Amino acid sequence: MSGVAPPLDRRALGLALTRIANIRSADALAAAGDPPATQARRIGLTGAPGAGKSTLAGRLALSRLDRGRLGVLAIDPTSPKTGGAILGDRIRMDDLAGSENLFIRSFGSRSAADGLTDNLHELLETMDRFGFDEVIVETVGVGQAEVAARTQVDTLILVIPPDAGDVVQAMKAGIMEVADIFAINKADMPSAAKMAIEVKRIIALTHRGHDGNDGDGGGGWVPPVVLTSQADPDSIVQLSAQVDRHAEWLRASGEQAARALARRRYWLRRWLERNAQQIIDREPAAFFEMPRAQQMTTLLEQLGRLPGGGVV
Ligand SMILES: Nc1nc2c(ncn2[C@@H]2O[C@H](COP(=O)(O)OP(=O)(O)OP(=O)(O)O)[C@@H](O)[C@H]2O)c(=O)[nH]1
Ligand SMILES: [Mg+2]
Repeated sequence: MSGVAPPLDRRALGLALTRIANIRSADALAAAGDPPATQARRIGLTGAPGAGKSTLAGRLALSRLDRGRLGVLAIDPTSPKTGGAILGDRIRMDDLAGSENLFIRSFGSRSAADGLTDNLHELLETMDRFGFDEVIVETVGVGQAEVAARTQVDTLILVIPPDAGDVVQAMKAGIMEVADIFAINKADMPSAAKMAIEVKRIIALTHRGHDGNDGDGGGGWVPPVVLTSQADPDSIVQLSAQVDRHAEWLRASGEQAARALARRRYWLRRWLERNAQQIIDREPAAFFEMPRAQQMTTLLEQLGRLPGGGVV
């Protein structure tokens, strides 16, 4: 792919990403055409604030530059507490810049009208259109952002700092079950080894019986646990190797196709929900006094009048 793509127009890409980051989700959906013919490999990095995601994303990107054109998108949380994080990310990540094949962009979710993660799909499709071979996406692993990130990436890495004791407890039920790879980060800290053991124990519990073709849909992939540290290049190589191993598994198991299909379902569902929401929000109080059946018929009629891809 990288051999065929025209030179990267950084300015045009930057403008396109800014535009999508700043429009309402309904408008982003309306502007979307058909999915690009080729798609970048998408690697997600998620985890609690301060887990070391940006640092790790940068190291991973550097170690994978030989794969072709590589992008890093960092989506920052809206929380005013982390107000400095956007600039922080940029400084740390820009240390790596200078490579022709590398494009790094950090976003503040604050700037979007209804949550930047809502437009993640369109941001990633833009990267596809600009001929990227791989894109690393950083999101903070909480709530809705997580759901969006999970659907959008091929391989999801959960970044866990060594001192995240309670976090692991809290995440047991949700995110831990959807992560493909666990990175116990800041492995230079003494508590990392203990955290790795704890995480492996949880994986053993949640993935019991997943080590064969048990037909459970996740069949055969037991998430590996990798100890990573900014100061240890070998640990980044190991993480990168697990990403490749997961890619191979996705292909061989048919899960790749299943995820691509899930992504398309998700897009269409979002399109429908957003349009329905806009129509419903516009209705006056009197509308809701009508019999329910009539409300539904009216709503469906209005949806039916939408041009393909359009928004009322
Ligand atoms: N000891 C140690 N500290 C690290 C390592 N990697 C990152 N840090 C530090 O951890 C802090 C947070 O790093 P970031 O990479 O900004 O973490 P993040 O998860 O992207 O943070 P947010 O985007 O704000 O959620 C910084 O002070 C880093 O210097 C590591 O391998 N070891
Ligand atoms: Mg960050």
